[in-house]
Amino acid sequence: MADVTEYKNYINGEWVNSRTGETFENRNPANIDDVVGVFQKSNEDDVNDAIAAAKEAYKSWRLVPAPKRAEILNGIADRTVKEKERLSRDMTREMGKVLKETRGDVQEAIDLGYYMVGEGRRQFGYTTPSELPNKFNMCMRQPLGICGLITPWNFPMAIPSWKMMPALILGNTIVIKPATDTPLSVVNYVKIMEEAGLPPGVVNIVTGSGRNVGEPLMRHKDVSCISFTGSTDVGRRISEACATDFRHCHLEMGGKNCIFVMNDADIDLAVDGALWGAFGTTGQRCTASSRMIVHKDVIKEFTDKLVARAKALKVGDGLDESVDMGPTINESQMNTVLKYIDIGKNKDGAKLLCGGERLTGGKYDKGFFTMPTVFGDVTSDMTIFQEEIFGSVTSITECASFEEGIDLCNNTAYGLSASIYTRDINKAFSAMRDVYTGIFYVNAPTIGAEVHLPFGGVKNTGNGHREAGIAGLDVFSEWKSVYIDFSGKIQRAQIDNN
Ligand code: UN1
Repeated sequence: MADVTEYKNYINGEWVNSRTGETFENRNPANIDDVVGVFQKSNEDDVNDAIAAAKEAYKSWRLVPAPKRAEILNGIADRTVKEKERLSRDMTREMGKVLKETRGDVQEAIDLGYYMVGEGRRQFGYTTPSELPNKFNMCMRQPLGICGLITPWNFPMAIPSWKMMPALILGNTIVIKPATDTPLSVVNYVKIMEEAGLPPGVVNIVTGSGRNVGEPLMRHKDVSCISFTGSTDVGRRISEACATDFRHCHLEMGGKNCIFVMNDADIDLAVDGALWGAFGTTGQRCTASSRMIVHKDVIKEFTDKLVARAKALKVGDGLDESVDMGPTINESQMNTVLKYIDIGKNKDGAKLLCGGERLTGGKYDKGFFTMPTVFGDVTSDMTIFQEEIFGSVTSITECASFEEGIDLCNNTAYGLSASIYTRDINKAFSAMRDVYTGIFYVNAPTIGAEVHLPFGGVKNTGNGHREAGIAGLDVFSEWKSVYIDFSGKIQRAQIDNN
């Protein structure tokens, strides 16, 4: 343990210990003997310190011209480019996903950073004519104040960037609580922000548990906005906590995303997409392709090919460039995945086509590895069709027609992402219109969103907001409509002009 680094909280521009004096370990899910770092086990006192710092910093940060704020964001993105490899390796070590994916995660933070740099000189409001003479009307965005950000472990830098960069460019200040499984990636990111010259107090990081850090953060009355990505249950509690005093609340929660394969699809292309959508990030994406809805004419060919490809995936330590799929994030999540596999086999009565177990023996015993798992004969009443698993499990359900396939796609409490594989443009457009989700793909899997489009979902996935793109600005700002009367007399709208 002697050479394990202890990481601090960052509050008011200083790297500080938690007031608790306690720490927790962050271990590599591919090898539990590997301690990635030791982090502050913070509590409400630390949260209050961070909020006080953010409150003070807001007074000046909101007045910094947005193009000047953008210069700092540009420096953050530039430094992230330079550090990309180190950041990706740290991320694989703490989160487990393979290096090419953690490079993608860091890249997403870079892309979003540069995108928001542009918003320093846009952030458009608009002017519009007045209904009265000698009167000028316009509207513009204003920041909210302190934003409390609670971020997940599956995209340890990308998702924090989706929240931090728009909040900052708009002039808000931040207290962020990273997931306990992946605090290092956010600490690394905040260190880069410090080096890029972000003033003290503008961004504060407090590490620790949901109960001791997330809870007081979401309940604090000085926090104007909570942005959360994680489970639907926690999202509901945050929503309730914010509702009592009408504080802004942005939630991005679960998914049960489907790939719909029609009988005219390019099957090899669909299998490529299904494999990547289901087992990329070990299935630990909100957007993971966890349901395959396949037309009966092609279900045999599709199933045989997908199962053969799933069996051939190399599972192991994500730092090994030859590995296709890394471990599950932690023991408890692995047990959840194994529990769902058991439900699929024994309660639902689905047909296990491959996988279905924890990988053991040799190096596997040191990590939380599960096999790529495919279930067949899955019907819409089954638990594994309805509930989010968040692991290396996907299911195949047969449909007899296009209409039935669309109904099955929509037969879920969630609404994040969906896709169709077809060569028929009419079916592609019909599905695009009729599948009710926030994200839709044609001839591509359910994962792979780009940062300049809105990201989020309908039904139990979200609460009507989107992050990334211009839509992401709406989460962290309010509109202000301004009327300037230069007539020199009282003019009553709706009355004097009618
Ligand atoms: C997630 O699914 O949890 O769209 C985030 C994607 C990534 C982000 C995924 N750009 O696949």
